[in-house]
Amino acid sequence: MGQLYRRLSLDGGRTIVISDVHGNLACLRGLLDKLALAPSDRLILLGDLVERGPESLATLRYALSLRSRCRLWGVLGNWDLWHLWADGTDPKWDEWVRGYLLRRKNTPCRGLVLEMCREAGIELAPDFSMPALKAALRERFAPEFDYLRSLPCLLESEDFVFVHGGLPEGTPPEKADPWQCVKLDGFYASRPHFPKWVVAGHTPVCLYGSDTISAVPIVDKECRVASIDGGCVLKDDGQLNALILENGAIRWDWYDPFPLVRALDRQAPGARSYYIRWGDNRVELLARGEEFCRVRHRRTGYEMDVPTDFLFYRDGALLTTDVTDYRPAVEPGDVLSLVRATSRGAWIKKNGVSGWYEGALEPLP
Ligand SMILES: [Mn+2]
Repeated sequence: MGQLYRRLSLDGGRTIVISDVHGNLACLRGLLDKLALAPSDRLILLGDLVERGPESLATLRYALSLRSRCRLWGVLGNWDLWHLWADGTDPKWDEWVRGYLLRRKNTPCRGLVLEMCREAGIELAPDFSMPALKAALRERFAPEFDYLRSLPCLLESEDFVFVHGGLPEGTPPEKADPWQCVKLDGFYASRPHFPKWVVAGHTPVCLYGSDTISAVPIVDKECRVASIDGGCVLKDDGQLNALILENGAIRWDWYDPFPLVRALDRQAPGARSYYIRWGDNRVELLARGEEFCRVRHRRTGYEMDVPTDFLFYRDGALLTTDVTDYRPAVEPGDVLSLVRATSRGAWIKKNGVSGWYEGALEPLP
């Protein structure tokens, strides 16, 4: 690994920060097109460029190509960092990577190494030689590995710290622990305060909500924390966010793949709403239906209907993927993103917040 800590200067121009692309090349292209990326822009890729999504290798190569289209910077995320296992001989990492690759071999989103193997014509038998694999990858994919090696764990400018996972409160940026930089889970949950703005990804911002699912970046002026992971790839209704720093102002924009629709009817806001989310998602089945099931959230006792295909068993426990019964106020003419149409109305996003809308919709051209 190269230099863990690096300084940069945000001297004029627009700075765009994007985290957690997770191999979703279509979203990255869509977002940069929407922002009209220009040569004068500074683009900071805030880690977790690869893994989990469908096109890790193509996304990594696209990032390399961005060096000729803007002033490109990056930091490592936890899913980027482990690929530097290819440079080392740590038996612990070798064992973890072997298990990971063999588990993912026959899944649709196989990840960077398995995509590289496919391109290089390398078949992984269960007892494949780890040193031979590492040497073959380093040689054939030298530009890709050089790029990953070149990334620091933290970037610091005059007024900002850019880091994938986060920074423990009170830690000087240049003394931060590399592993915490790349993987500090739930960084913003304790509302840490900092002298400089800390911009982080890694934890989908929706996990900081309690009664609604919001993928909108959190920009907290009191804490000086911006948390920007919109849950692209990892959440069914996720989006790819960009934090935009320009002329001393902080704003944001996003891209998601959902079609835009126009609401034709007024909807009054729901009287209550709740959000069952990852990590606290154990439910009891009250009534089974083909399209929806009535469930009770185990910890709180809250009851709601959830789409039947959201429910799954793990280790004998019934769990749901992230779900809400939130009904936003909608006015005729409001533009919404359509995540899913059902017989009981649509799961939509309004201004980056997910919810249900029961009125009529028309597609936007
Ligand atoms: Mn991460």
